[in-house]
Amino acid sequence: MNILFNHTIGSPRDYLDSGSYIMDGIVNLNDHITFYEILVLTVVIWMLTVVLSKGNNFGLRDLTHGSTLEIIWTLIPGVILILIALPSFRLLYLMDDLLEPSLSVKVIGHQWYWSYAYGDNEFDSYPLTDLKLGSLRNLETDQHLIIPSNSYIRFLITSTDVIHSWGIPALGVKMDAIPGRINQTGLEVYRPGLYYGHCYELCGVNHAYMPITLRVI
Ligand SMILES: [Cu+2]
Repeated sequence: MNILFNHTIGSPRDYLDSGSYIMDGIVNLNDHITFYEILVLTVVIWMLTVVLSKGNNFGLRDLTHGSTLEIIWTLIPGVILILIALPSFRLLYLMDDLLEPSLSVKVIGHQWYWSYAYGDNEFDSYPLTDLKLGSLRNLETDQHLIIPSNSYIRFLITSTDVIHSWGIPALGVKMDAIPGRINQTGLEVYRPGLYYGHCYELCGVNHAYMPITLRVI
């Protein structure tokens, strides 16, 4: 298997393989919500099938002013919504929480490239034009951002011109880069590898040509 495709990128229709605890949480939440989706869909299809094939045998007199039925069809969806909302809020607050970072990386969006700064390092990251066999067009950059695995990294994200958005799907991280404002987000990647992302906010003609390549070592 080509090293570039090693665990970092799957079929475009699939979730990319998760590399961070945040993304694990997002995938789990999606599975959790899908369970209730299938439950509701099954019940609705079953009721429709019964009504359409056999006529209404649920008791017509209960459908108007049927207090019991009204209580049931209000309470059950309510309980389902709460069962979906609680884990969703839990994940939302966990994602929002910033721990003590071991490294801070400054991410600056430009029309149309990203630049990064950490420690004494400051560099621009342009899409790779000198493509080799196996390189991913519009995902590879000439300079990779390199961070350590298994340590909490803080990203300080801003922009110099228009609003951009810095995100990496496989790590479950996405944050707007807004001129005049510094947004922050944190991340711990547990699996070394190459992770790809790009700009997620329409920022001009070359919006599609400002990829992110993150190498986790
Ligand atoms: Cu952009």
